[in-house]
Amino acid sequence: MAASLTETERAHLAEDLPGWRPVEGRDAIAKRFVFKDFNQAFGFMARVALVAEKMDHHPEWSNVYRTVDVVLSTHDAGGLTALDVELAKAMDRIAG
Ligand code: H2B
Repeated sequence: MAASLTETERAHLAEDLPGWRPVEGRDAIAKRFVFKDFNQAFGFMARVALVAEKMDHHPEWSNVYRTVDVVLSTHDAGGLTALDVELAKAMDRIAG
């Protein structure tokens, strides 16, 4: 199982993951992605889904029209791990 992030790793989260914010009341991070239209938003989700499946690490997310709200946390570890950081970076890369 992936290990919970260390204090040092947590201290670097803000600079490593611009636009991601801590979720109140749980050990998780969140980001809202807003695209040009539904096609772009759903294309993003489809590409992220392939990465998530390959990583065996999956986002909590919802989509309304051109907005995708994402929460990342490692359920098996009960909080943030390196897998969440890796998936967050992949999402930022895919969103461009
Ligand atoms: N995704 C997330 N975000 N956290 C997990 O702990 C997790 C997962 N566990 N995807 C995986 C699947 C686990 O259930 C399977 C059996 O490996």
